[in-house]
Amino acid sequence: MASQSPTVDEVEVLVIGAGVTGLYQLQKLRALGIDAKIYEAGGGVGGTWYWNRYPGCRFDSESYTYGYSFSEELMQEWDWKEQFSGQPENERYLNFVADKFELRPHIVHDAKVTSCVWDEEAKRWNVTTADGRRAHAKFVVAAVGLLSANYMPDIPGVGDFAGKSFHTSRWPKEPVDYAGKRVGIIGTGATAVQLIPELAKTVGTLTVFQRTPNYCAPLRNKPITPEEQPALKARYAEILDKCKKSFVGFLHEPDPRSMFSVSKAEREAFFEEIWSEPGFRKWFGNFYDIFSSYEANEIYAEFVRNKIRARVKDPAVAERLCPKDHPFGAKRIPLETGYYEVYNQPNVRLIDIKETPIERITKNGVKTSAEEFEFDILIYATGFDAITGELTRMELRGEGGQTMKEAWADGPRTYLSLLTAGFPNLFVANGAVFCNVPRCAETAVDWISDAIAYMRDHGIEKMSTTTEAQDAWVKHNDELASAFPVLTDGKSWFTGANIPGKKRAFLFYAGGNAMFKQKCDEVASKGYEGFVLER
Ligand code: NA7
Repeated sequence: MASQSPTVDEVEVLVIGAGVTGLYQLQKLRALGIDAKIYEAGGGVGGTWYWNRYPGCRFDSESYTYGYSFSEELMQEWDWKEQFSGQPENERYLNFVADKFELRPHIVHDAKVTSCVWDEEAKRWNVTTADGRRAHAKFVVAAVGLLSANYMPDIPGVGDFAGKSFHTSRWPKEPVDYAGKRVGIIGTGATAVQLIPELAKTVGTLTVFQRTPNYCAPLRNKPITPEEQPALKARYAEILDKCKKSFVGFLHEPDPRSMFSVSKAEREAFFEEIWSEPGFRKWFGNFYDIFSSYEANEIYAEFVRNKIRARVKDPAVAERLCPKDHPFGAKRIPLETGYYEVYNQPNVRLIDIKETPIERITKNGVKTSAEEFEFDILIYATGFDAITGELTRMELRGEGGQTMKEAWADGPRTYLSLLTAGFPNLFVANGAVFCNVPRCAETAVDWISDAIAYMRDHGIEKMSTTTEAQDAWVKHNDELASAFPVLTDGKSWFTGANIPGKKRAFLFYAGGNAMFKQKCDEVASKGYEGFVLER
């Protein structure tokens, strides 16, 4: 019997991931006449918006600042139905994009890339998927997302639970019937804060295991009516221009005043004003020194704690929900709808696992130092090995057989946040800039695509960078990050501190959206300064 040989795709550019970044990468390369294909682990397009289908999952970015900006036609055709759009609609949007730009024939699904190995002689990447599919690609673009390698906690007995159990980023596609059920959830980050109010509507009982409370702020979502659509669409140029100039790629800019330059009454009035608005203004539109002064930060943190205290009836529960061990914004601020009121329900319990630690997961539920809990469903909302996890978990080998795990042992080392020394022709388009993801991802994709087109047009086979250029970039980033100690010292996924054993380093480019674009443009205009181009 003839054995079936595995499929080998000969392709100019292999893009890993069909999420927000990967879809645009494919579209842009194809528009430039460059042969490209996506390998995508999921059964559909969408990346983050494919995998995270837990109830309540939605943007914390205003929808119209999150959608693609590369096609005016697309922006005019698509109606965002809510200010902060939910996962089902976001997944529909990305499917709409895949269809509109005829991307589907170039996407291979259920193709989880497990290894990428550089062949120096052929100057090609050998890519392999979990099911044995292979590609030979001149270039690889890793569009693997910031938050895709999920993290399961190292708690004894994980896997012993006999009921239904899943990580939030692997929420089943078929509806989960939690109505009337005994549900436990571990974690109280941005994901849990979106999910918990949805669960609380119908569960029998809900037990929330909290290790660290967060400063959660009201999202204030509302529909965008059909009547409002034309006015919104007419403002796209202005909206995108604002995002372009904004440090974080949102509509919000820090207030240029120091908190200490205004009176107490003025300060309080400003806090109330930003608190009453939708989205992230309460964080990114605040006095600039909440990011740099711990004293300023603490004043605002206490304002937020008082907002929590006002919403939770039991004062002891309210205090457990008030963060006191980290500044406001040191961890990602979850935006919420009805989160704190959930703790006023008689069927909801908050377990502080710093007081009574989880000892193990059992067949029936969770055992803490104080109690045993029985559940029908146990949910892990325990986050991600962010930014670097997806690339350090796979076998990614560059020149001399070095792995990315080794190269990034002390945190991500790149030049321009795009390419790592020793890994030629491999671009990281993760959008790893502290920024509204699509805004910076578009910059990265445009730069990568132009670089590949430049190499094609100039007969260049290989693009790499030097350790000197990389070291200078890392130093530049460290200097930038030092201006925001509140953000960069925190024990959050921003710094890798949420993963036991992961080296602490600020994982984002800290220059912001506009500076990232400026640096990318500068380097390209100087003939790809800092890169080595070989024929
Ligand atoms: P996060 O924000 O990393 O939250 C993870 C949560 O899980 C957080 O409350 C953690 O507590 C908790 N956690 C992690 N490990 C454990 C163990 N071992 N025991 C108990 N609790 C644990 O992830 P999310 O998915 O909520 O959000 C990720 C991003 O997705 C978010 O920022 C948005 O950008 C979208 P901890 O705070 O570490 O004490």
